[in-house]
Formats: sequence, structure tokens, C-alpha cells
Amino acid sequence: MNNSNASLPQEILDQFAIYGEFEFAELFGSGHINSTYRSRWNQAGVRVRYTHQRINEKVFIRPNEVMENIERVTRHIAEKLAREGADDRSRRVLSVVPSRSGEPWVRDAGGGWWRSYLFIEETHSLEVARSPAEARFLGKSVGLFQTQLADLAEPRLYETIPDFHNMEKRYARFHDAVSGDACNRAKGVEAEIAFMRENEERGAVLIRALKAGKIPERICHNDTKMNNILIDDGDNEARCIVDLDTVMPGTSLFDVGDLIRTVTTRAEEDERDLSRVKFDCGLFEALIGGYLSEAREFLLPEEKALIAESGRNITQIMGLRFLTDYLEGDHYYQTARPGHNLDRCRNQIALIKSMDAQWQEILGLSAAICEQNRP
Ligand code: ADP
Ligand code: GN1
Ligand code: MG
Repeated sequence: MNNSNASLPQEILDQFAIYGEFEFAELFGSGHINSTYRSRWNQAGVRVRYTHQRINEKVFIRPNEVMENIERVTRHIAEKLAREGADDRSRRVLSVVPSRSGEPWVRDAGGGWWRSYLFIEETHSLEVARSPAEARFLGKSVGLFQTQLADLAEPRLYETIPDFHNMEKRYARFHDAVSGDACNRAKGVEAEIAFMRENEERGAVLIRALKAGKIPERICHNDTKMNNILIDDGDNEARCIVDLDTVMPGTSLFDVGDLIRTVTTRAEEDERDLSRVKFDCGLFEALIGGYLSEAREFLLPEEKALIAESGRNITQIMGLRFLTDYLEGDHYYQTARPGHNLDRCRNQIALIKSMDAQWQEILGLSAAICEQNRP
């Protein structure tokens, strides 16, 4: 279920409100869902770049709602930055490039939906954090993003993927995948299946707290893995959060959890040498300190109390989703090799085990950082 075979047709480019001479386009980026292209244009002697993506309609079944959300969110942040007089504003938030008829998308002959953004120059994204300082900037950028969206006016954003982080629904699908065993793969992954079963009850803690109103619904990004955060090449600070397809209602902890999942280990998500997949308390401390430096004003004690748990929880839901996709035949995530989803699942389980081995220390650190960051 991916767009990896999509190419970028010239007739699509021609329909965006981009002026000047088109020079070339190339595949770019390393997400699991979209195929991202980068194009270069000569605009009266200045070279300007854009990104283009075909929205993955198997994942996002109502692309118009995705784009309506993204337009509202980016406009809200851009207006806020303008009021604050922030410099470099078009590198701090994505800018949607409309079509020549003013829509935030272009349709292709087959009915596909395409969108374009200004390419944010002089940034890079990371697969692993290199230092606590970097972890701190990453955490800060997500705290800022949530703060910027806390006062977005009604109506409620669309749920672009309903039940995206609903662990109970993810488990229902997992159990079906195991019992259906469509690809005859369950036999080779008994240990992973057993791990997921043992952790089912604990995994429901975030979604149950949200449903019971013990933690509030907030607008969040829902996909804050670190390669969705662009880092400035110059000062190495996080500059802009991209991949806004899943910005929708959720809990702040979904974002904190995905940050913890991806920032606190020095191993990539698909690292096969599991001895390298270790939770690093120093990175955790810096990450959460950075996050709370922005989010401490609005977070409730009930949310703060679940910060450590959220990291374990979101790591678990990703491990579960990778395993489910493996069992179902690798339809959802882009994969580069056989067994790629299984490698990712094993990696996530290893990270949870590393967290568990240090759990008391993690809880203590989390409480201490919250104490230092009281509003
Ligand atoms: P996916 O859903 O496949 O993860 P993303 O929207 O995250 O797609 O884009 C893939 C990658 O491309 C990002 O991780 C980021 O590194 C890069 N990228 C996306 N949009 C931009 C942009 N406007 N400017 C610069 N880089 C971008
Ligand atoms: C996908 O689109 P991308 O690669 O940033 C996925 C996330 C997972 C992530 C795991 C819409 O994110 O939920 O956490 O892969 N996005 C969607 O790397 O399913
Ligand atoms: Mg992405």
C-alpha cells in the first residue's frame, strides 16, 4: 500500500502555480508512506525548489480532508509567526503551493491527488539523534508545535485516519492477522506474537485514559518521528515540522511517545543488530527537558505523569503495526527488502526491553524533569 511506483508527471507540475522554467525533478526523502519529489525551477535567474507528493489514497481515503486540515494548520502557524514578527518564517512552517485554479491540490488523469510545498532549504532530517543537544531541540520543536496549535479555532480537525493510535483497534487487527495468517508467516514469529500478547493490557493505557477523559484531547501531529522534523544546517536547531497528514485530534502523549521512540536510541528503526538498540537515559532527559520547556504551560499533571509510559506505548504500537503488516503481506509500509517489517518489529521490541530494564530510572528521571519544569 504505497506510492513507490508513482512518478511525477509533467502535466501535474504544469498545473501548480509555479512560475519560471522547470529544470528537473528527483525522488527525495525517506518516509514510509509518501513518495516525495523535489523539483528545481529558474525564476528570473533565481533557483527555487519545491517538494511534490502524491497523497497515498489507500492510507488517506479522503485527501481533500487531509489538505483542508493542512491548510488550516499551516495558515494558523504562519499567521502566528507573522504576528510575533518571527524571522525566516517560510522555513518555520510548510507553505502549501496552490494549483493555478487556487486549490491546494492537483488531480491527475487517474484521479490521484498531488500537492506541492515550498522546499525548505538548508535543512536536513535525521534518522538518529547525535547528541543530547540535538534531542533537546527536537523535543522543543514538538512542544512549540503543540503550543502553536492549542488555540486553533473550531471546527474540530478531520480525523484523517480514524483510530490511528487506538491500541485496542490495532490489537483487533493484529489478532485477525495472526488467526488468518494469510501469508503463512505466523510460524516464524511466535516469540514476537507472544510478546505482543503479553503486553496487550498495558498497551491500552493511553487510549483508555483518553477515552475516559482522564487526559484531554488536543491537536497533535501524531507522527513525530524524528525524520519528520527538519533541522537547520547552520545552527543544528529544529526548524520545521513536516509530514502533516496526520495532524488531528489525539493526546499530546502520542507525539511525546513517538519522539521518545525515535530519539532515545542511537540505532535506526530497522537496525538488525539488536545489541545496538538501547534506550539512552541522557537523550531521554534532554528530549523531555526540551519538550517541557515549551509545553509546560499547558500540560496537565495527568499528562506529565504518563510521559515515560507514552514512549513505551508508542514503541509498542509501532512494533505491533510492523508485525501486523508483516503477517498481512507487507501492504502498508514501504519496504526495501524481504522481512523489513519484521526487522522493524524486532527492533521496537528490543527498544521496549531496554526501557523495561531501566524502568525505575526512567520514571525517576521523568518525575525530576517535570519537577524542574513546573509552569
Ligand atoms: P512520508 O509520509 O513518506 O514520511 P514526508 O512528508 O515525511 O513523507 O516527506 C519525506 C521526507 O522529505 C521528510 O522526512 C523530509 O526529510 C523531506 N521533506 C518533506 N517535505 C519537505 C520540505 N517542504 N522541505 C524539505 N524537506 C522536506
Ligand atoms: C509512517 O510517513 P512516515 O514514514 O513519516 C507512519 C507512522 C509510523 C512510521 C514508522 C501515516 O510514518 O505512523 O510511526 O511510519 N505513518 C502513517 O516509521 O502510517
Ligand atoms: Mg515522514
